[in-house]
Amino acid sequence: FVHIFSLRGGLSTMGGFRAFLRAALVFLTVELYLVCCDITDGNAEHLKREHSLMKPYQGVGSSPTSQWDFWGSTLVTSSYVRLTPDERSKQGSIWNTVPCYLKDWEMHVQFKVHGSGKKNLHGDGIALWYTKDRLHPGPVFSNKALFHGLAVFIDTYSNDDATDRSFPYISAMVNNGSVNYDHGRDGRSSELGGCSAEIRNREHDTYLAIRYSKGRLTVMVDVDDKNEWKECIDIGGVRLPTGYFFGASAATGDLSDNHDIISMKLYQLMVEHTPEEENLDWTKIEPSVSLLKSPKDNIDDPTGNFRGTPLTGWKVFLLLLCALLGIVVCGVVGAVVFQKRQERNKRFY
Ligand SMILES: [Ca+2]
Repeated sequence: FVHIFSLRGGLSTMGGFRAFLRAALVFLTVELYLVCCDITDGNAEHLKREHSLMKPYQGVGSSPTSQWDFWGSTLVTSSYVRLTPDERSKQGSIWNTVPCYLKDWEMHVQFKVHGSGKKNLHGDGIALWYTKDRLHPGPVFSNKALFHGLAVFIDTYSNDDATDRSFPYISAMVNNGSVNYDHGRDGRSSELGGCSAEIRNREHDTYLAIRYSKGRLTVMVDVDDKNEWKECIDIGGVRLPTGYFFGASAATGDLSDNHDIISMKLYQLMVEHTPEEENLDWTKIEPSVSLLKSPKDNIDDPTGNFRGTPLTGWKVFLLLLCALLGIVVCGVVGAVVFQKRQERNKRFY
C-alpha cells in the first residue's frame, strides 16, 4: 500500500485523485476477498467415500475389500477409532488403502484427545498423513521418519524445554524422504507453520481441516465449539503429487492419552486447471515447498513462523486503518494542490 501511495502521492489533478481512489478501493476489495473467502466448508456432494472413514466403520480392516487398514494398538469400535489408549508406550495407525488421485482436496478430521494426565503430563499426539508409503511404523508419531509427502502434527507434549510456545501445537511438514523429524525440538526445524490450539479433554467435538489446492496448503481448526474454522497454517508454493495415501497415527511414551479419530472425510474441490497443468503427470511430482528461506534457517526464529503469516483480524484492521489514513492524506494533498492551482490561475488571468 505504501508503494502505491508513494507512486500516486504526487497527484496534481482531481481526475488523478479519483483514479487513485479507485485504485485504492480495488486494492482493498482484492485484499478483503483474499482474507475472507479463502476458506470453504466441505460440500456433501463432493464427499469421496473411498477416502473417508465414518461411523460405524463397517468392515474396516477385516474384509479384503476394506478401504482402511489399521495397525498396532488401534482399536475400532462402532463410535470411534482409538489409535492409542491412555497407556504408556503405545503406537497405532489407520490407513486408507485407496491411493488418492484428486488434484484438489480438503480433508476434515474429527478427533478427540483425552486422558487422565494433568497439564503437561500427557502425550504425544496425533499425526495426519498424505504420504507415498502406508503402514510403515517408525518413530514419528508411530510412522516412519523419512516419509515422502505431507504430515500435520497435533503435538500435545512439548519435548523442547526452551520452547516459547503453548502446547498442544499444530504444525505441518512436507518431506521428500530426506528430512528427519526432530522429535526433541517438536519438529521445529522442519515445520512450515503452526499454531497453538486447546484440543485436549474438551467436552465438545474438535475438528481439523487440511486443504490442498493449486499449490496452497491450508490448515484450519474448529476446537472452540463455535462451528467455524479458524486458520492455523496457510502457505503457498507447496507441491504434492497425486496417488498418495491418507492416514492417521498416534503414539504415547512415558506419558499418554487416548487418541481417537471419530471421522476423516475427504472432499473433492472443484478447481479448474490450465491445459498445461492437466497434461502433467501429477503422480511424478516430488513433494516440495518453495520457500523464501530454507526450513533450516527457521531454527532461531522464536515464532517458528517465517511463512506462517495469514492475515489475522488485527492485521486486517491495521490494513484498513492504513488505507483510510492514506485516502484522507491524499484527499488533503489533492485539495491543497487543487486550491494552489486555482489561486495561480487567478493570478495569471
Ligand atoms: Ca512433542
